[in-house]
Amino acid sequence: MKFIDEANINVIAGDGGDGSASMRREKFIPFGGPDGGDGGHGGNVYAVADRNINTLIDYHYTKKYQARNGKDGRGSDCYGKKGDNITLRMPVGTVITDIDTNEVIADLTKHNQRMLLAKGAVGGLGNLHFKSSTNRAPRKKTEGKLGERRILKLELKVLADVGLLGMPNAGKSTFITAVSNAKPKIANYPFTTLAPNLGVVRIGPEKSFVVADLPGLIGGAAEGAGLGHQFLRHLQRSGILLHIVDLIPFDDGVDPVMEASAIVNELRKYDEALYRKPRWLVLNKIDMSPKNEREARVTDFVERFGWHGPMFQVSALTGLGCKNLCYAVYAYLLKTGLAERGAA
Ligand SMILES: Nc1nc2c(ncn2[C@@H]2O[C@H](COP(=O)(O)OP(=O)(O)OP(=O)(O)O)[C@@H](O)[C@H]2O)c(=O)[nH]1
Ligand SMILES: [Mg+2]
Repeated sequence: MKFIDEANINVIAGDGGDGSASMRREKFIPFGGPDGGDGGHGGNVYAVADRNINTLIDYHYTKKYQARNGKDGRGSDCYGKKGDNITLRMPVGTVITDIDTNEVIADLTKHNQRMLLAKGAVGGLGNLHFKSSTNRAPRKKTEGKLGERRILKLELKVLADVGLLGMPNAGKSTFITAVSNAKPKIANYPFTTLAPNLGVVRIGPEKSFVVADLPGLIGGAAEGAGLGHQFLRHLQRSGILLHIVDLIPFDDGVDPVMEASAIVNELRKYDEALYRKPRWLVLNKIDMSPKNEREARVTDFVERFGWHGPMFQVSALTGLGCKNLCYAVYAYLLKTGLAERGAA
């Protein structure tokens, strides 16, 4: 199924039904008095998080969601029926913003979490409310109000403790396959991954964290190159980014330092906060380099890239170094208090 992580929708809550101005008319009961009931309240529009849904595709195709209006009140003390509510099911991780006010009205982070998006209006009052000692036959009634209407932006931002970042073919999907239960497509051509894949990394009993594998990013993504850069939103909730670099590119003309710099550049262009998020360097494909050359390559990379942060050497293909990295990530997440959040 196509993955969609952004959509704008209209939600319209139900109008209230009108109150009734009816007089009781029955045989043998003269001057029966007012008996007009109230209008029913309009239905509400709710959102609920559902872990079985992982795309906003439904909202890409259907844009308008309207709850039922309340029914009008009628004579014989009949109150109008309340309009039915509607509930929109969305993926866990959906952020809902009111486009007019820019206010975030819901952040669905837990399965079954339910939020009100638009409130149904109250129904009007029937004339039986307006009876008084001085007016025993009121004709007065009120009309139902209009239901709330909102234009909403839905944005899915996956919930993961760790986000994978890197060029196409760097080995992100191979890495998540090596360390977690995820089984994404892996292939020797760029842009194999088109949508985020989530995987749970189990370190031990009750010890786990969630990793998100993302599409590849390239220089110029902010201007639309490759798959663009919008998917970087899926890194915004993670506690740490692993920047996966192909240390031994197949093509001799490709410089891993230039590639890695391009990624950092794009990250910064997308979001300064994302750029400042803790980021570790993961030099991948070390199985491709003979042991005696490896150290020199790594040193050269680190020097030219000007890297001073945490750095790991791995082979996602053979698994070399991957466990160590995962232990370090888990320890870091524990220290920063994030591990309980992502691990389900
Ligand atoms: N030798 C070797 N090959 C690797 C390693 N990691 C990944 N590969 C290969 O590199 C190619 C690309 O791997 P992917 O995991 O699909 O790369 P990706 O970063 O997910 O790429 P996109 O989804 O296109 O962004 C595949 O042919 C993998 O088998 C590694 O550690 N060593
Ligand atoms: Mg991939």
